[in-house]
Amino acid sequence: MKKLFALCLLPLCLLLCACEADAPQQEEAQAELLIGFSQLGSESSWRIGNTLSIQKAAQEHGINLMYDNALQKQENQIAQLRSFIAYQVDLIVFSPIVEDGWDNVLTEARHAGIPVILMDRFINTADDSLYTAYIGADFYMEGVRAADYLLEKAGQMSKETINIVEISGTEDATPTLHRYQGFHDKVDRDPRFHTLETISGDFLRSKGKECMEYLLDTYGDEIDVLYSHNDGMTLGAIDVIQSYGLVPGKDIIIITVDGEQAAIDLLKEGKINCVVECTPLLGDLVMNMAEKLKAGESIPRTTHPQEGVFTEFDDLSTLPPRGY
Ligand code: GYE
Repeated sequence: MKKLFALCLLPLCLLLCACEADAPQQEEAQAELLIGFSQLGSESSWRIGNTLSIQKAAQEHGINLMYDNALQKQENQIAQLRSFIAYQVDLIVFSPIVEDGWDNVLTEARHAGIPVILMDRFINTADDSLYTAYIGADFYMEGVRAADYLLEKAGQMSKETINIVEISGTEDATPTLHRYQGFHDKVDRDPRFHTLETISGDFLRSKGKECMEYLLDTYGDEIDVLYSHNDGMTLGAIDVIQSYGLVPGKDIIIITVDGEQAAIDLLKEGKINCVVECTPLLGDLVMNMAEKLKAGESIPRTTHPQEGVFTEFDDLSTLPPRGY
């Protein structure tokens, strides 16, 4: 009887043993890759879409993510990178809020043997070995695309002078520097264009509003064109333009960057003339690169996502929802 009982229990024991043997393996597989991800803040819809994209892709790829948000402060971001180093993550991914000031903490990461991927924004350093790769937009080309649209539009305007105001992003941040440069390298060569002023709106809708108030109070109806470095600031500026009794897209030509749904909707309504695309959906690219690194494969130094431009001259009727 005892024997029979033992025999009956045997399959159950085997099953339990098999489950127990599986459990640590599964945990190991999940713990195989741990990424420390420091997001710079939550200043715009772009940024929120970017955070979600990284989190979703990590989940889909079965990668563990230690996520932290620096709330627009570089010192928070540096502290977060230090805690990832202390935790000995496999890889650090971060979106540097500004370009300067990363050498010390990235040297610490290198000493700890932790590779670093710069996501979305770049850094300024004399030591290129402090990061493994950059994954993000070609911001210079975004500025060039904004200028190309304006050149086409100006061709239809028969005006001798076209006055531009520019609301730029966060100072010392990569998109700000390169969106400025790409645009000005083209328009400044054309004597018709005159930039009245460039002021920083810090990529914030509220500051975009303040900047536009100041620009309209200072230059009034001299302004022909607004070039704004992100959609959030553009939306704030459009509110102000309308409250001054002016018609956005007609009285003032509006060029914006990002391509969030709200901006595309206004482009379709004729209140924005040109939307330069900058995609926040970088999650899959980042996770693919992380997996390659983990497998010991080399990855490209620079990866830019595919990006385009949407203008009033295009047929936008079949454009799919933007997802951010
Ligand atoms: O254009 C802006 C965001 O770094 C590309 O940051 C990003 C920029 C984006 O706040 O909306």
